[in-house]
Amino acid sequence: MTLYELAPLPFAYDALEPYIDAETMHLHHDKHHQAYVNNLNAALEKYPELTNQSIETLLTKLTELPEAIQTAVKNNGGGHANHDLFWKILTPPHQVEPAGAIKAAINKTFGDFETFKAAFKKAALGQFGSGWAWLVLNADQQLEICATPNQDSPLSAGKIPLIGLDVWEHAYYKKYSNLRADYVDAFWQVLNWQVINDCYQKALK
Ligand code: MN3
Repeated sequence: MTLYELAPLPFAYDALEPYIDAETMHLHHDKHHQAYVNNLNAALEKYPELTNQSIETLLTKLTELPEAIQTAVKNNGGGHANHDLFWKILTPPHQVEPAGAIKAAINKTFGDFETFKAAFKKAALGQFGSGWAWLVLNADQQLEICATPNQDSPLSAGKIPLIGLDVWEHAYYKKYSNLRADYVDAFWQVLNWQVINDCYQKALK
């Protein structure tokens, strides 16, 4: 049986300071994300054939999986995939504006970058309790902002995530306490638009 694995962070734990603190990154990556991976592997122990597939594939066809493991894959597989994307789109603060095809698509869909950021923030603040805010490419190949509760992946709703912002308290509470809005504002300072643009172009048919 192939096991799902937690990849190391693509940067140092303190690389996102002062926007996201090192202590949060240690806990978030090493404890929270690791727990999703461990629980996912445990849930799939009796279904070794499923672990040969990418986690994205499992989440895309969630309702076709054996009923006994659907909830575990939704929660822990979602947790694994969502965090994988989250680490991938973060980068030490240096480039804060979108570029390339994603920039053109954001402007076309939302008007301009500021309007897009405001709409995304609204989704992030409007997600009651734990969950994620997303920029996705929907089934009509259009950009769309949405939010999901818990670790639900947009993939299970036929949408390809391009940007995901974790709004679980574990993602920000140590530094920002109850001020989720400040954490959302800081997020724009550590986004890797190169990677997001690559995700967008890969998602386009
Ligand atoms: Mn998290």
